[in-house]
Amino acid sequence: MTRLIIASNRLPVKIDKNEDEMQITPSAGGLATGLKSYHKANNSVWIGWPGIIPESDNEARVVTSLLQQEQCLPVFLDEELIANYYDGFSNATLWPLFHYFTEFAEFKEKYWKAYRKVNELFAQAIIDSAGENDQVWVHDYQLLLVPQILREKRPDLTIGFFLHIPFPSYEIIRILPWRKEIIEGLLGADLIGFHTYDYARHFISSVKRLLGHDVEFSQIKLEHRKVFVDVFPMGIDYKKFESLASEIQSKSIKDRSPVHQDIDRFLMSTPNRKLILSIDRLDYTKGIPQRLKAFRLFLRKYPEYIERVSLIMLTVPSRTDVEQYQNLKNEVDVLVGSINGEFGRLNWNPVIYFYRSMPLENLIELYSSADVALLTPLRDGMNLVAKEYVASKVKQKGVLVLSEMAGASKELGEAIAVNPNNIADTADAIYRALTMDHEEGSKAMRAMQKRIRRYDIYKWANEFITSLSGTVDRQSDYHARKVSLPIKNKIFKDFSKADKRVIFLDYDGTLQRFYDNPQAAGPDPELFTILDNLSNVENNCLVLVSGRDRETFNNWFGDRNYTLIAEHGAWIKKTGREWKERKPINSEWKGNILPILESYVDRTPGSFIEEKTYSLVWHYRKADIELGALRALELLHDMSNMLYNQDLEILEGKKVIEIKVSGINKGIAASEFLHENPADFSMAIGDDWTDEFLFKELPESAHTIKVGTENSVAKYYLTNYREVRNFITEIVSGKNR
Ligand code: GDG
Repeated sequence: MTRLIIASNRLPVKIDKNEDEMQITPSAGGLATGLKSYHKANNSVWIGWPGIIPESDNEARVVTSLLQQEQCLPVFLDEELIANYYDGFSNATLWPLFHYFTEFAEFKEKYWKAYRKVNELFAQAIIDSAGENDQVWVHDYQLLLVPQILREKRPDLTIGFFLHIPFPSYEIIRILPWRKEIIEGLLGADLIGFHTYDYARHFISSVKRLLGHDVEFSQIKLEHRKVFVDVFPMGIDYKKFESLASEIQSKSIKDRSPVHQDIDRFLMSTPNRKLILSIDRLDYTKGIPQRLKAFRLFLRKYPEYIERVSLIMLTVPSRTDVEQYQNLKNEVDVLVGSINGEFGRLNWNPVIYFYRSMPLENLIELYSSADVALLTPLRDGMNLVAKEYVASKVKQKGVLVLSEMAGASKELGEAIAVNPNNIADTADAIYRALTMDHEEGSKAMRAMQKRIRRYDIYKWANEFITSLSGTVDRQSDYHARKVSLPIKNKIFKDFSKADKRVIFLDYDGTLQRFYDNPQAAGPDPELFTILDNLSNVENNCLVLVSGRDRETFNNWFGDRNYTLIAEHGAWIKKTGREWKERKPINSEWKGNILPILESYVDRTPGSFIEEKTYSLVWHYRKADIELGALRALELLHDMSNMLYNQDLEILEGKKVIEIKVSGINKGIAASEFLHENPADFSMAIGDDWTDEFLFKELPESAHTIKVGTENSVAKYYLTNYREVRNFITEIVSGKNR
């Protein structure tokens, strides 16, 4: 039975030291709640930093054993690591950068080193407690490298990752000196989850641009496996907020908490008084100064609301050692003071400001009493406060004003959406919220409630785990057909006992890696040795089958002992003979197609045309990755309309589109060759879409091998050209036979 191992920077429990006594309190945070059933079942374990630095080994032991009771395992960090990994790389590099505050991002080598070190410590702790084939779910930006470290050391694990903050656009991530390491770190996972489609899209774009991997829908194709990227908008414990809010509201006034009684008094002291609420950590991403300025403008513009409306602002202290946070605190203090100074009355303040946290009960009292929630982050991964406000509105009496920069805005489309940088618009949004017709407000609230009630925190966790488990099956087809030792042995055995062998090998991507300039991809001495050795084995016939033009192929291999099939089968050169055309040429069609391809070259910098006897090829490997893909789609569309009813066809290869005379492909050429040169062992290896013809046309007994992870009709898979070279070398040397 597989277990789930959860890893996050902080554990879902709090450890307090009172005098000499250690105390442990489970936290009621969303993540802990959502994962509770998985965490408590199956002996699962949660790994994280316990939040304290033990003063002695004995203290560490006490903490560890307290945590054990809660199925938690500590990763202890010393002060220096916390300063550089947590305050440093996590909160002074990644946090600002991922929230688009590039000016705050610090790039320090010592931060990076500590970050890598702590990620290694986390990975090691996971490895130490993971059984074979266990599932691991890693959380958030503090642990971006953990998936890759795990993958290298423990390929048997199924690894999921969820990012709780935004993933920024490529233009932002490219600034980071360690951008490749970060993306590669994440790609160690089988499944990577984001709150919104935008974040997933940004991630995929960075993967394509920085690492050049192919992506099909939301699957990233690596050499050995696929990485699945998906969207899981995190929810809240809806029922908990709903029932606590109902309970609080049903209490008679005298039974209510002191805070609630204060709120009641405030609301009742003037007829038709209104309350606006905001709750967030005091963080520069939350747009607190902008919100205050918008509220000030609102009061200036709509003075009739003076003494009739207050903004209750609960700001929870956060990262107080960091300079930017201290500056922000000063800025907020000054703004609150100036607004209260400008508009305040003896018995009324426009801004009621708390700089502390409150118990959950008071939070819900605030949610249920507030007429408007004004949540205006400049960037926010999700923003759970918005969802909690909606869930607490059991009588649907309240309006949500929400920043369009919060992930939650994607699901809460009925809220009044604002761009928090637009102060005037936000001020008007406050007015609209306060004057909204009750019917309209409750309709919007009901619609939002319906949505977030369904996709709550439990559903979120379930969906992620189900999808993570599903990746195992999705990877397995590829793994089952990978050339393993038994498969290798079988092929070697068939090879040894055969009297006559024909081996078809594709060239680019199969025997050689891809180069930006195709002419640079010529054979190297090692490759010549491998191929010569293969073709020199008695009764072997080596056939190189490629889409390449025959001149290039001739330059590279013309003097060798191999049979060459060029231009997808249009030309053949048998050992020691001249090139022979397999079909008469008609080149008139090129006059029509060439100008179209030229227009694509003009509009797609980096792309170019190659002319072959039977075909015209548009190459876009060197073009901008996204523009290239877009233009390729356009070209395919244009061509499929144009080529209708002509004796031409389109081949879509790797970063190439080829328009060629139809009835010619590698498969037909190879099967004709086999017909003329019968063999009792045949094998074909290729990496490209065009090699599928080869795999299909060969007899059932042939050994067909696909290079890469894409779906294929081939029987087996190898990972890359290096593996192909080794495989051929092994066949020839007779090793393992
Ligand atoms: C990160 C991402 C993403 C707040 N004050 C008090 C209090 N809270 C609770 C709220 C809410 C939580 O804290 C805050 O969650 P948010 O989602 O709003 O923001 P972050 O802490 O920045 O969280 C964020 C989230 O991860 C989840 O993926 O949504 O975008 O930045 O639950 O209720 N709770 C109590 N007293 C307080 O004073 N008890």
